Amino acid sequence: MPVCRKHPDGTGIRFRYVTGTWKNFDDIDWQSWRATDRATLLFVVEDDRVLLIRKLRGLGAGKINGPGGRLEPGETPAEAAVREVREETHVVASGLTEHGELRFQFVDGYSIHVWVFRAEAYRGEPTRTEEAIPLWTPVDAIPYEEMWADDRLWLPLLLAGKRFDGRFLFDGDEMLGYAVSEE
Ligand code: 6U4
Repeated sequence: MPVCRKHPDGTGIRFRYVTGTWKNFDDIDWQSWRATDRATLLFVVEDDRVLLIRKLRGLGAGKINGPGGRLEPGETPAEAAVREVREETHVVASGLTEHGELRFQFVDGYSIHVWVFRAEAYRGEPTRTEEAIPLWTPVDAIPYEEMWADDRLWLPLLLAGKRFDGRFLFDGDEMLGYAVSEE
């Protein structure tokens, strides 16, 4: 049965969660799984560095992550990824390659489906915004200890040019279970 709870991004917007028991990763029926939110991550890679952000608000605020965010109505994931990177860093990325999909289930019922892209072409200088501090980061020094726990499972695949599929169960920041496959 759907219930209303506060959105985890802290905006206070209430919306429908689907209730259920999400205690065990192995009990999740990924065939019938539907996400509360749809979102993107876009990693701009140039030579031996990748553009990350210190996220200043929203889900995962305080962490280092790739830029990205939730889809707006009518947008494709790639369109949303380019818009979010522009809004968060003032960089306009182009020539996107899709590298994978990530499905996150949280034990409180919230869920988010994330499309992950890589781009090697861009215009503009990364600039701090209200949403993010941009960080050009050497690809051999990714600060996984400051990122979501799942990132170390799939970001190396993206940086190696590989495609992947990931499914995860989280309790807040804690990753309770996962399955990641390389395609
Ligand atoms: P607003 O504040 O509405 O602009 P928005 O930037 O659209 O928010 P937000 O803050 O809700 O999105 O967060 C969604 C972002 O968080 C997406 O870019 C995906 C990312 N994200 C969520 N869970 C993640 C996880 N476990 N690992 C990861 N990125 C995650 O690397």
